Amino acid sequence: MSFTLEYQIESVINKIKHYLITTMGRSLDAASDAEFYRAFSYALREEVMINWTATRNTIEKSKSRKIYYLSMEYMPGRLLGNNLTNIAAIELVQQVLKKMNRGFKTILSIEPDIGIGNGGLGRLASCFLDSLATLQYPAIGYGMRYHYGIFEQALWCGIQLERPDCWLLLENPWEFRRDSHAVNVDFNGKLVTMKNARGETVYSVVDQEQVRALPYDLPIIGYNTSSNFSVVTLRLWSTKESPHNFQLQRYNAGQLDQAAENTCITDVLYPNDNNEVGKRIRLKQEFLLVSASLQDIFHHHARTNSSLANFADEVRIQINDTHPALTIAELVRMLIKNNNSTLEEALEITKTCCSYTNHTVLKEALEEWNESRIQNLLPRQYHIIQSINQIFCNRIREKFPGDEPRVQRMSIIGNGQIKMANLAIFGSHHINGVAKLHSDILKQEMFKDFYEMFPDRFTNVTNGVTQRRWLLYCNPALAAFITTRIGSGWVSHFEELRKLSPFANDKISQEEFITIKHCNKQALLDYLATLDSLPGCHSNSHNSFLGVDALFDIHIKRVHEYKRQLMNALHALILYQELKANPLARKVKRMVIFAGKAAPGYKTAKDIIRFIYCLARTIMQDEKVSPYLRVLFIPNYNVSSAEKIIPAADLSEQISTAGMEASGTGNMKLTINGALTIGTEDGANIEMRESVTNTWWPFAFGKSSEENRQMQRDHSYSPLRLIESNPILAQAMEALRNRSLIENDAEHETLCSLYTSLTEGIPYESPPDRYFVLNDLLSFYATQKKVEDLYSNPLRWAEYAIHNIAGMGPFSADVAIKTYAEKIWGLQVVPPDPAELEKIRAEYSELDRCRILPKAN
Ligand code: 26Q
Repeated sequence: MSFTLEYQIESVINKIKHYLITTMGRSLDAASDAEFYRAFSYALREEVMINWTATRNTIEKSKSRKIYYLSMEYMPGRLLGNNLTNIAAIELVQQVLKKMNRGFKTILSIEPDIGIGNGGLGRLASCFLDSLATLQYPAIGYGMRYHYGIFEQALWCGIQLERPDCWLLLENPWEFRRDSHAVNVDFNGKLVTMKNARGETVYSVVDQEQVRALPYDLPIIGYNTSSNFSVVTLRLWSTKESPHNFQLQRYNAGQLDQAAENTCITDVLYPNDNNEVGKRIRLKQEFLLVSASLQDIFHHHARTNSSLANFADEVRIQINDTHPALTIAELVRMLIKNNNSTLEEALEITKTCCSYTNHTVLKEALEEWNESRIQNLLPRQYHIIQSINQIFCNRIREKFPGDEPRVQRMSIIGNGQIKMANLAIFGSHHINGVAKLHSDILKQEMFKDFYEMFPDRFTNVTNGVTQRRWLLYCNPALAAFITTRIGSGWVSHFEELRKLSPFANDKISQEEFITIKHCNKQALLDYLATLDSLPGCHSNSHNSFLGVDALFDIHIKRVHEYKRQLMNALHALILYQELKANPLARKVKRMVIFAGKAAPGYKTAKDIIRFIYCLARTIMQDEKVSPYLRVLFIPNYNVSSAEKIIPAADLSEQISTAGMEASGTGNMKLTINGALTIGTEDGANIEMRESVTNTWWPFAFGKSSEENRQMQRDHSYSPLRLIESNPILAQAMEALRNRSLIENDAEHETLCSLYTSLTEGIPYESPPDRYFVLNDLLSFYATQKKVEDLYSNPLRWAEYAIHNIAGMGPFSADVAIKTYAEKIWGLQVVPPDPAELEKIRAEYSELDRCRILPKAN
């Protein structure tokens, strides 16, 4: 065995040297870390390519049903470290790098963080691909290769600055341009009718504008301890590199921006999550994804089928939120055109193939497109949507005769708008929410009419996260703690975590857990000390922070009013006021840590960040309070920083207004890393509490979803009354206005504006304190006292934390993907055929001895 390991290490070293010389003309000692990273990735890639080819060939030959996952967003983060984790090669590679005198973390951090998504929805898509690959389902993910992903956030005096995210600056060893798979996507043009041979009317578009979509593939490696791992393709479309997309005539006519419009379609990710929808280029992006991916799916199908007869049997398409909902219209169009289907037949096949996941209940995030905008950009698809809508409205009338108001509410087209959710629901066989509460809200409120018409279509699939990236990779010490006690089965069978609960009251385990947490907290502090400038800190020396004994209170997610960072900040303000009056008022030291981006056009979210900054600064400058309390805002939250922050968390803030967070997935990541949750009864928090059991879930608080809904309905909520009747609230609110936290007029205006939004709202637009921040603040405050009580008993805290981890088995993305596969897609696993693998290995090179993994036995 040790011979094999030595041999493998030597092999990898040689392969890296080989690539340094053959692709960069570098000797090992002269190579920069960036060059070394590239050579190293190339070496690893050889292994990946073999399995990737074998996986693809096996799937094609098996003629099995496939899932095509369509998503406008992904958040893969960095690939190398995760890839090494999933082929179980981390230790081997650490030894290789040690021998070659390179730092493991240094090399991994060369890679840019791929952030071609906004947050939860995109990261979920990436976790799902990890599970699809690990479980060996036949799958392809489709998305957009935005040249600029989610902006880089910098903070200047508490003001969010957005900088372009240039993740493509260096050549990316993990992506493969596939010129032979490029397709054309049609926009605009004029709809004309013609008669076919049988004298029937057929439709066609003339004078359309063609845009070339070029795919780039990323390999997504499934976890496997043998060398027979599967590799799933993530195919990302780009309009950037195709010269014909540039319209020279328009350029020559002086219309510069119009000339470049089509080369620019995939340039930038829209940085909004859950707010501000409806921009023109966004519609072009959405249709590009849909049309290019569907053409690719048809090609894929045609490789093993001579007709479309088996299409409905072999193809399953998952629509990730309504962003790719034009799939319904476009698939109908293609089936009519390529299969001579009637509209009804095409609709039936489409419905058999498609299913749709909803990710939000916020009205402002529900996609609607202006009718004439769609008619101009997509004339044929518009006509099809009209025809589909006619069929749909007639079916509603059949089922609910005389109920015209219902028809109006459910119609796909209304008030000059096309309602994407309505289209997605009518064209899908299943619609799911992402946590039980959320799915119930869909059935009972948002899509009530649709549920009454199609009760069998509605279902729930609670979200999950991949334990490979979010525990095994990012928290190796805790992973080893678990494996020592229950074995390593949890890495692919997360439900085995239950076996951990007997260790919760074992003192040695508790002590070891505390040691690990301390180390992770220290590692986070060391990382923070390296950041250029941290808002609220004078210098980033270690004394800018509290030590590892302090409670690390973590609130990390996109900044949005419903996620209530403002409530947490107001609580920190209350703590500050208490400690100022009496520095010994609190039992435990606390670091309140925030991170998250605000959508660039979302003023209130940006105001909240600035408030946090003002508060952090005020506390920092207060010598009496700062030894006990700190507030910190870590800029540019992304997958890579999450991997550092999450393992260091003691307390996880999941405090959204109940009824508004569809699921949350950060809640799961923090819990599997041993944090306790202070949380409302919202999204997946509820199911997490049920699985962990109430006994070990002590910090639930706040009004229920039902109570909040009732207050909205009867307009009974008055924040002013609350403030008047409670001195703690009154004092905190007063600090927003009395200039005690601010240094200039602009800051004063910001804080006053938050004050006004809580007390007055905006006439005719928004009621005061729309997200019930003040209404839950006192309950939050009381619960935070309980947090401190428990935290002052570290062993007892550890006991709770271990029980929390043990209860997290159901929240693996593997579980979610199995549910989709069994209940929605009807999908079978297709592992790479060993004979195929062997054939490709032989073809690759029978004599090649430079391999990272032992040869398969
Ligand atoms: C739509 C149109 C135009 C521009 C942008 C958008 C847009 C983009 C992203 C609308 C919404 C989103 C993102 C939504 C999102 O991330 N939702 C989150 O999904 C997670 C995974 O299911 C859940 O855990 C979160 O609760 C939910 O907020």
